[in-house]
Amino acid sequence: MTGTAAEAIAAGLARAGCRHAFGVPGGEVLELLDALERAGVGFTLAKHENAAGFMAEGAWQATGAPGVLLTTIGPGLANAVNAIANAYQEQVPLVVLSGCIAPGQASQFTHQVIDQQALLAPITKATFQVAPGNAAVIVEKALALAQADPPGPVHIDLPDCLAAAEAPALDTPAPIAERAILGPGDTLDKALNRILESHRPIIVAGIGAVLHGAGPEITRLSETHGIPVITTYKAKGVLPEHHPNALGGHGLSPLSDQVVLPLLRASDCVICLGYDPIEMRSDWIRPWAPEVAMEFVHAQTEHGMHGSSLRHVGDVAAAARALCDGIAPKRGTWPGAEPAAARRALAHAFAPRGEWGPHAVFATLDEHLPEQAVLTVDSGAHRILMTQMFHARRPGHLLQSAAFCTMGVAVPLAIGVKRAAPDTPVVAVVGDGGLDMAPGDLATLRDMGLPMTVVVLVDSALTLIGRKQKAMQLGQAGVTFGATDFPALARAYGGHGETIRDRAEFKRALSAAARRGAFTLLACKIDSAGYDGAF
Ligand SMILES: Cc1ncc(C[n+]2csc(CCOP(=O)(O)OP(=O)(O)O)c2C)c(N)n1
Repeated sequence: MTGTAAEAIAAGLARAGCRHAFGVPGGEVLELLDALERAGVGFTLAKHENAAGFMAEGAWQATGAPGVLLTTIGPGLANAVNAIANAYQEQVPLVVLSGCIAPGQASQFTHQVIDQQALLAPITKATFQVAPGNAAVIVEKALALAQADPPGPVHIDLPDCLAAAEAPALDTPAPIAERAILGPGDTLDKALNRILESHRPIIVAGIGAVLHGAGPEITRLSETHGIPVITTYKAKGVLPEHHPNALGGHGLSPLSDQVVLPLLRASDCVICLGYDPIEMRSDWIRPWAPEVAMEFVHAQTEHGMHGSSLRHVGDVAAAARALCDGIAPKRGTWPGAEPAAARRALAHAFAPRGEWGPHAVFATLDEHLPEQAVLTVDSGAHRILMTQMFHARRPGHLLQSAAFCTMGVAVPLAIGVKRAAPDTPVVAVVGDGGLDMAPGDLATLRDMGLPMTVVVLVDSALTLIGRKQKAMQLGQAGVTFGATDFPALARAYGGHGETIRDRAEFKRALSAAARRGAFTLLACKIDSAGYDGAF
């Protein structure tokens, strides 16, 4: 069957399960936009391409189908660079579609023409330019690559003169590589022996555990053999965090590091499951002796953060299953009960403080929202404290940019989740610096007409950076700003906005937001001193 190049791309995306695309159109992508809509890949107009990239990630988080970002030539694509780099570090399968001028023409016609493939080369897994007749092949290659471990962004540049040109369709999608399964053999025998002989085993789970859906297997491994579980921020919830073996998510809080790093140093068997240290700060360089560690990872990522003496790259869930079932249940691990003491120390360090302040906001969100809600959180002091305090009941319960740590991600990420899963209660938590960076997302919320809650921590400061300045004994330059009237802004964008000053008011407003048809913005006035010594 033959259609146009734009139709071939849209058909490939639809076949891969993509139902949503996000972006801002321009003259060079109108054929593509039209083809996407006709193929059932509904387009959501964002107000900034960067936000659209985060929305596309949100749709992937909600559905498992690759995210789709559509931008126009030049400035459109350049606006999305941060979100694409984020997808690269956060391992998000994202197909980036852009319009361009065909190379022949671009040698003469230079208006808005930049080397788009060169721009994206360092922050994508691959960048392709469609040539006459090959659109269907390109989209299949892009989809396969985007989803192969580690997942990431792949770029397709479609010359405007080719969008409506004939291109044959493909009926067989490119296969996605099978994951290697840890089966009987030397590696498994060695690994099982180490667990068998250990007295203080510990699991460190990371993003690969989430990508491979290894939560249930990690839970069984932990419960069967009495092994405590530490996770990264992205892997929070692979073991539900109210579980007695769960020691929470770590990597960016020096206060929590003080509790968990000694535990890792004391362990005689560190079992890394899908752990990629890309999320960790420098205190996590060489946290254990390589001879006690073994890794079962989803991808061969290179770093100098830690060593190990056994490594298997493949299916993380299958590895956890093989480790669990290969030996009889262990008894009496950690005879000194250090993990239980660490759990108590963490609960104490991140316990709610005082009547009102950031702690009260995060404790209320932790306790008050329904189990099935999805929360997103931005970058800043609020993110670190919230992540330390929040008990994720499942992977994906709390979403964030934990490797790239970009600001301006929480609201559009939440929008993408809500767009793809409209019945899910969704709450975005953001600092005032983060919301000031991208207020246009509220206009997208208005246009979608979907109820969602935005909680903004209003302290008129880039608190995380101010804190670093203080630690470096520098003056507070460039970290404070005036108070934006966020509730008025919410109303201007057609939503409901309220200022919140205490816990009871916050609880009531969260409940009322859940019943509202439009979006709700809750501006929690806090004192940035509330973060002092908090993480
Ligand atoms: C796009 C981007 N710009 C700058 C930074 C550096 N940065 C990290 S956190 C932060 C402060 C965020 O301020 P706010 O949103 O008010 O949150 P708070 O720290 O006050 O909780 C800054 C500037 C970043 N991570 N991303």
